[in-house]
Amino acid sequence: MPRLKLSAVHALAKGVEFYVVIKAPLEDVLRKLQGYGYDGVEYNISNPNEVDVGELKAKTKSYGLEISAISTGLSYLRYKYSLSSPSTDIRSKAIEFFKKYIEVAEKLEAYKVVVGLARGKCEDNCNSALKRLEESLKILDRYAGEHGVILVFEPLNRYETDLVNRLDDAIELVSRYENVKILFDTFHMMLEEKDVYEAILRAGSNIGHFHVADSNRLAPGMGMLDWEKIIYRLLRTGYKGYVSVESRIEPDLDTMLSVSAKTLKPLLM
Ligand SMILES: [Mn+2]
Repeated sequence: MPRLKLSAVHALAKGVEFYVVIKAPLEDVLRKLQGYGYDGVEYNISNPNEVDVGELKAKTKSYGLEISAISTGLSYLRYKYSLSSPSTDIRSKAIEFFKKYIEVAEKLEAYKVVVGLARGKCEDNCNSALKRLEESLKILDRYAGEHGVILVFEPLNRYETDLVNRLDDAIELVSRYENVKILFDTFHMMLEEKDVYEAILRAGSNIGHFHVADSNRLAPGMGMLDWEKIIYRLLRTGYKGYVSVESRIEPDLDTMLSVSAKTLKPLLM
């Protein structure tokens, strides 16, 4: 049995404006993942009410794959639902969406819901935005616990949001909750932290999910990051779970998936 498992992020919505998720037809993607030796798939879902959970679960299983996590950034890009919005109306819509994501993650046996872009931005000021985010997470923390799900909060680089970029701020945030851990993304952390390798050890037992892309956000193995160093440090934290590829689809999907698998699979065993 591998100590860590490999998945890649696939966008379920059509016509999405996010360049680091796979957008090909579902069964083509599942067939390719199976072929390249992936263990699972992470679904980025823009609207949890549109998902046919039973069908998605059956299709995924029929290719021998698990669902590693549900990511949610597309809901922010599509509807602008933000967990820190100054508007009570938008914030409560975001919370309702996340409750639904939690239910979907439970039914799909993924048990992890990503809080990335949907945390929002510092629209009025960062202190108030952070306070509102904390309140929203408090509600969702309880709801996640009731469903056996964890939320994984992802510190994002400064070009995507101004609300919680640094690992230490994310660690402080998640320490307030029972069912909220950190999603460590090598691309974001390489941009924000002094030393991305050391940051993995600092995140330590807070890590609940792990996204990988190389220094240029291409597939692991197509940039400057040292993947042996990354995976060995991740193993040292005691993390057991998925390493999920979220990188640019260049030059094409097959190359992206095969290079990632070739770089990572020998290290995960
Ligand atoms: Mn990510």
